[in-house]
Amino acid sequence: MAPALAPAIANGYSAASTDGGHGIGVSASTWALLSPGNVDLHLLVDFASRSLHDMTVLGKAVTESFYGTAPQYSYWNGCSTGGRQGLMEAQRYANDYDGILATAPATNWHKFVTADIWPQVVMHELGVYPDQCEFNAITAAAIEACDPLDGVTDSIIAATGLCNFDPHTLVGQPFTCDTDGTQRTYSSAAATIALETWDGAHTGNGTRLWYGLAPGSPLNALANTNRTSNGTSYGVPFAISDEWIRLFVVKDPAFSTANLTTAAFESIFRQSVQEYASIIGTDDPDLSAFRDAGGKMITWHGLADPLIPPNGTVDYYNRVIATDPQVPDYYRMFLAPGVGHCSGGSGPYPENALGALVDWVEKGIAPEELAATSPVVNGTLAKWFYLAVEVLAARVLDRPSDKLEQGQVRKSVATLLWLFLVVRSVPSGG
Ligand SMILES: [Ca+2]
Repeated sequence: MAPALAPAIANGYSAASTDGGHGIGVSASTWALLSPGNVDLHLLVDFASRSLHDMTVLGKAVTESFYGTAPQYSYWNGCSTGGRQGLMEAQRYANDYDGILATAPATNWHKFVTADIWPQVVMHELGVYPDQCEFNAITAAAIEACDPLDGVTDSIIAATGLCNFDPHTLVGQPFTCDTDGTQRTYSSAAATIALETWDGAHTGNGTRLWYGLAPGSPLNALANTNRTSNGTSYGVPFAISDEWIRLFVVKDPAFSTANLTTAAFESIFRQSVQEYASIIGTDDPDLSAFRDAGGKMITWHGLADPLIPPNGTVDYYNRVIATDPQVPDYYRMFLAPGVGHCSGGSGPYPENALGALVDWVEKGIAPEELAATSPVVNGTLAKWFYLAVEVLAARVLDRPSDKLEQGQVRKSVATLLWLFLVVRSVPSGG
């Protein structure tokens, strides 16, 4: 039994999981290629979609066989790739589930996984690989600068869209390296890399290809670096992006993603979109079949996610809304300020989103907000706080410097006003 199933079983559910046709925790290098240049597309389809439906059919059959009656309700609960898979179920197998909780979904896979390599491209172009403690200091400075923009000073940037902090203003100033305690000086290169990580991947002429991370998110996953024993610094690409580009796009296990120029990256990004959008993009905005089947779906995404840009999820939700203004009747999206990838971070964590989904499916109670519990912040009990949804909706959207689809995003704000997460945290210990 997969350990992840334990909570569901403890709560009385009949539960199933799938390894997607491949061993869990096994590198894609063991199955991605039939031979150099030839991706095993059948195995990729297993992972992307087919195994999910197969698991569902088998799981329901086994449940009925054991209990002698078919399940009354069926739910999907997944985060990251599990979130993407939940969306795949809604998009492709609309009758499988009554309720889907698709958290921090790795949807837009063909774009974001490729674009996550962008900070490494920037570092290669600059020829500079700053130590992680400099990025940590820049993140702390960004939080200090943008935390109050949401009206509550709590070390959390909820108004990520209003955060125009430019780390170049730090250049030349001293900071203490949090890994070795040494006094150092902010560099222009680190400032540029941080800003590019927030702004997102773009072409050589400045056309943006995908979203970046929100300021205040940890930079150590995508802009990771290390040093050799003789002190030479080098980039450490995010492993999933590295594998995706190497094995599935370039189709050469020996390819190095450490030396990508902007032009080479642009070409790889385009190829990833061309070859894989329909297989694993999972970004089809037409959920009408899921709607007609009576399904309900909730997505929440942490705004301090260091791996999957939350604006990609906002982008998808906006596209869904554009296809059907009645979407809030069956699919609602929430954003969780300060929360990392699926969990973690300093923000209030919406720990019972599944309960909200069950209430929606079984009692018809549509979630107006997700209750969230806050960790202790700055040694004091977290404050209760409430952001007017109008303010939050206006502020979490893309950074004002963004050109891409800014008009479209703004236009849909009115529709989204009441959908965004209303964070009402519970004081710790209270
Ligand atoms: Ca704040």
